[in-house]
Amino acid sequence: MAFYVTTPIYYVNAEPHLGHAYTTIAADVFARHMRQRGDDVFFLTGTDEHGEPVELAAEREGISPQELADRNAPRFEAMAASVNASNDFFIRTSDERHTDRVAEIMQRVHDNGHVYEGAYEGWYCPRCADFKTERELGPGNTCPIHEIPLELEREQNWFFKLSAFEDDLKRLYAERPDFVVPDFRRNEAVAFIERGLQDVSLSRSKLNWGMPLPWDRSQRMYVWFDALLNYVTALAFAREGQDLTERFWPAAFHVLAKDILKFHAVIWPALLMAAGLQPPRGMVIHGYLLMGEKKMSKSLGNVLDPFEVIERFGADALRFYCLREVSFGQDGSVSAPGFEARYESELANDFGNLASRTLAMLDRYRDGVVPEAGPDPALAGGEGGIEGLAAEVSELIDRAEPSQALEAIWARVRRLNRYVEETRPFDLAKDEAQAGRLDQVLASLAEGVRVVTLALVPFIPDAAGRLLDALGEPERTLAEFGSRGGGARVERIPPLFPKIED
Ligand code: ME8
Repeated sequence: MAFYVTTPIYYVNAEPHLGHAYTTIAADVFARHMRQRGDDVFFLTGTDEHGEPVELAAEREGISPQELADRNAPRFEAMAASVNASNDFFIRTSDERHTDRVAEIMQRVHDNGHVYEGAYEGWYCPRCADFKTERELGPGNTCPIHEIPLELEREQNWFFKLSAFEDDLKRLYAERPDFVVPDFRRNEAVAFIERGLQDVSLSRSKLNWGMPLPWDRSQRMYVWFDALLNYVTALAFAREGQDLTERFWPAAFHVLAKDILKFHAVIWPALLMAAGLQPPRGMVIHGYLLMGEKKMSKSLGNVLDPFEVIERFGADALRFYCLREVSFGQDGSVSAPGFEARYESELANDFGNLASRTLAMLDRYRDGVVPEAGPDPALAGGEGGIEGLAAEVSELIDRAEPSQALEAIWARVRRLNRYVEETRPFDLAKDEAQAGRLDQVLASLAEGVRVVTLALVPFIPDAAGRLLDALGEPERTLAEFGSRGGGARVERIPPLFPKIED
């Protein structure tokens, strides 16, 4: 099965921040999980380099938009690498291989009769690069997002006949209930369509930094058309000498936040239909990370700087915190003290200690070899049992609920810790008569930790990989509890998540 996951392409008008890192991390969790299941995966991220947001920022800095793009795009590429994203390609929309294909596709939209020339009059926010309907305006004709007064723009430009796709979009949503998840976001998109669609401006005459329209070079393309098309164009040139379009389109799954829902859930499928292409397989809309907390943390100050967190605690810790602290799909606050609390209680204590204890006991009591003994049924079933974890995680990821998947995994981490407390292997080891029971407990622990860690690979790839190596597990695919016998050679390793020093 093909699985093509994307992030939004980020504007190069500013530097990357935690919000961008968050989407990239989530998309990476989907990519890595689907690879574990044996899907044919392609993961795309990149930068959006045209349009007013970039032109205005460059103007403020006294440099050209291309210079600004060339300075900031590598920072976004480095951000993806530093959160340990496994993206297969990084697209930049100022790349000619992209713009050439955008021109071709937009020419097709034109030739298929879905554009017309007209007079535009309406409210425009240059910071959003978005035309606002009366309904979307803030008080006093302001942009509700940027809270700046908007200009009433009047100009001659080209329109995309979005209104002509109203019925097609309604049908798409009726036929595919999970086209947009979560449900409440889908309902927003459907409500938007049902209120009646207006045609949208496709070009701007005042814009300098943008692609010329292929059929009217006096006009520049409205940046969103050029940007959305990245999801399709990249497939044609991401691999030298290969065109991946057939292989991965329409298997696309877009990950994005609520701010750009309308573009992805309404305009994008209509644009694809207008070009004779199929809509993507679906999209997940996540909430906003709110970063307003002022309380001081032990060591990180008061702003959660993703790069500082990564430098001091590693990418795994940031990945885990973001997806664990805020239920994916909802808005939620993140903070440096919140990060430290979860790092200590969940990564260092719950998981790190479980790993260290398991490896240490296998080393001490069984010379570092997992005993041959069937897994303890007490660990398998019931509330928080380890059986069924792989299937449960897969189902939750299919529903685009990575935070719930992480919670399902954590229930097992807690279960394994309780198991150590209940069975007390350190006491069993003192009594020769209990050797068989100790074999069973240690084998069950090794197996439980292995299964849980395999499920954690997409979330904390680095630590999970190290622990699986230490457990003598070369595979990275999901596993069922009890699917491996004894005999594996394990070795002790330094703490996966060292305690924070005061
Ligand atoms: O909109 N919390 O780019 P952009 C969570 N170029 N996610 C956040 C966030 C926050 N506080 N802040 C940003 C654009 N994001 C266009 C996209 S796509 C064809 C073109 C993430 O740089 C989130 O994914 O403004 C959001 O949708 C995206 O960054 C917006 O990035």
